[in-house]
Amino acid sequence: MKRILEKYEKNPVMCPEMMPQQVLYTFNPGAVLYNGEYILIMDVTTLDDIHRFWIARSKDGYNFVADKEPLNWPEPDPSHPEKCTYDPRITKIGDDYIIIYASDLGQNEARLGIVKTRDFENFQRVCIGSEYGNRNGALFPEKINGLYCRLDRPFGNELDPCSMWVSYSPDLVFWGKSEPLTYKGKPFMDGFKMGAGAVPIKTDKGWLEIYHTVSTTCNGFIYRLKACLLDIDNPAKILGYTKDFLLWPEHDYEMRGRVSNVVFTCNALPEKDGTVKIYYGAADTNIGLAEGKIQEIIDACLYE
Ligand code: BMA
Repeated sequence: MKRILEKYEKNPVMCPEMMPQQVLYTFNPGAVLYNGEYILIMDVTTLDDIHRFWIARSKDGYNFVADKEPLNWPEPDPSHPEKCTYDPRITKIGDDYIIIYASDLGQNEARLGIVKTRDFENFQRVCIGSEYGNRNGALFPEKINGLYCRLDRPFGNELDPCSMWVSYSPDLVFWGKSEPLTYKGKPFMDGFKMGAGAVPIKTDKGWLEIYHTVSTTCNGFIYRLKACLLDIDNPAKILGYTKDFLLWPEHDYEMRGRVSNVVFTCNALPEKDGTVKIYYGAADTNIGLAEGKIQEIIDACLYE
């Protein structure tokens, strides 16, 4: 019953007013450390109401400057002429940074897209890597039992209950062996719907996953963050999860915007000192930073 993640006092670290051009919203970034720099690939909604990816960079993790233009995104796959791209999760495997994101035809027709880069200047398409209705794909940072492994969320649109699954691939293109996450042998559901947030962090107690859980109220959804620990060799098995919320909307920049009452993450960056930085989307309009100790999140997962 205590606050584990502290929000940065100067939040938001990015908002539409900080962009070099007029835009509507800046939110839900993927985050990574690259060449000593913090890089956010943000969802940015331009004036035509399309979500595009746009990079912001920082030397210290607190002060970000957005690039002058949206990033140089590869042409759509001919089989899926995506119009909107959002919610990128960035995973480093070898020298590649692999981005799994929602690739949407524009009317809530999302599939998981996969694109890679080595320099955050040039991006190559790997594939469209799922059926329709799948979102929140987060690739583990190493192969598990010889296969790429990702958390994903099939069968979902905005209004359906849906939960986290795990899928495997030999090559990042063909995905299968899919199964829902379970806790104590039963399919796991937390809230009205839920989905992966961050790229999982490897710890000596298991994979630490920060996820979002959605509650319903009489006039809409609330998005909040929690965490679970997954078995190292069988990540479909949840070893424990936080009873209490880790992050919730409470300030004006989280409660007012394109979608009110939302905190949502696509990242959790572990630092060498045992802390984690989470750059979270706030009300689908701004980006906040929350920090905490990884050990305290693990302890909260294993409270039983
Ligand atoms: C989810 C995604 C996120 C968004 C959230 C709240 O379904 O679309 O991009 O932040 O809804 O609107």
